[in-house]
Amino acid sequence: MTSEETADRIERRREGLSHWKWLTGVWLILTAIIEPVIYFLIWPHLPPGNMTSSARGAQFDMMVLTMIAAPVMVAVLAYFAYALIVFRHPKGRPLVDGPPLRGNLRVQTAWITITSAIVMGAFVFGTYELIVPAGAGGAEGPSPIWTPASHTELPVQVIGQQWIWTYRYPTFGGFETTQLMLPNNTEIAFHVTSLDVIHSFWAYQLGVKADANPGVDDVAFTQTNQLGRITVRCSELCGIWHGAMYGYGEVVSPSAFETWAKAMERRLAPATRLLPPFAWTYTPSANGAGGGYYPQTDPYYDKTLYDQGRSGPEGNLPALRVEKSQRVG
Ligand SMILES: [Cu+2]
Repeated sequence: MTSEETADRIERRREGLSHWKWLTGVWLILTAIIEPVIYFLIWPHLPPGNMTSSARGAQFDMMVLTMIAAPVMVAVLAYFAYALIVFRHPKGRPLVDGPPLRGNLRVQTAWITITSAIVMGAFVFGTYELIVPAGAGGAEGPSPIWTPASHTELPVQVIGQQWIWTYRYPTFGGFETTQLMLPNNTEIAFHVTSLDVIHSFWAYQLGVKADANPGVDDVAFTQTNQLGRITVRCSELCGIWHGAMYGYGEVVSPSAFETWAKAMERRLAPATRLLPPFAWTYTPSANGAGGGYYPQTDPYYDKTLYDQGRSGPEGNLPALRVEKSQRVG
């Protein structure tokens, strides 16, 4: 190797180091700005909010993953901008290729180490978050691995069918409604099942998602800790009106819930008697008639009974409204 070649290599190396220092500096400054912004300003607004323990957990996970992803994104964008500005091909000068990266042990080692650390970190964190804190709002099947410490949970049965969600409250005589009402500051045990095909109960604001399988009692836990509206959607393609399979609900104060549930139990008693007795799963016939979940005496099939129900006391239920002053947090 001639001394000229050696001098050229040293010059190139010095130039490379200077680029590296600049880029690292820019990356560090941008990262130092964006990380606190995510932690303090963006975290409280990340989906799905913090209405329940599981929603809060999902929001925390989103924050951690965003904070891991942000420096990577900043590095890519900073390098992109730097390359556009600094490595521009000057007009009228011959086009020179940069030094090859291939065979550069330092770059290869750094690449493999950093990407492995990020992927393994995300894997360990994700696995821990999925299993350990509160079951993560996911369904755990008929015999849950994770169960809440509190033994005073409210069981709510979620029934999916083409194409509606209904809810039965076994501790209040097993009445059935289309509105998901929940008391605040309460451990809820959702028992999710289906009368026909596979659906998926997705209560967005609650951070709960549980498959609804026919013949299976799929249990998911969450603890409510904020008042507010709930939107429920079906999250498993279940037929032609899958997209229309949604409903609403509300987390209300425990006393408002108690009043509502007791009133419903009383007012719906004639309809509840027409339902099959409460069970963890049901075996309807294929078309719902002749011994299906809804017997032929069902008010939904009998127009007269149905109309009576609509104009009867059920039609005049006092609307449950959440007052702004009742909001927690
Ligand atoms: Cu569905």
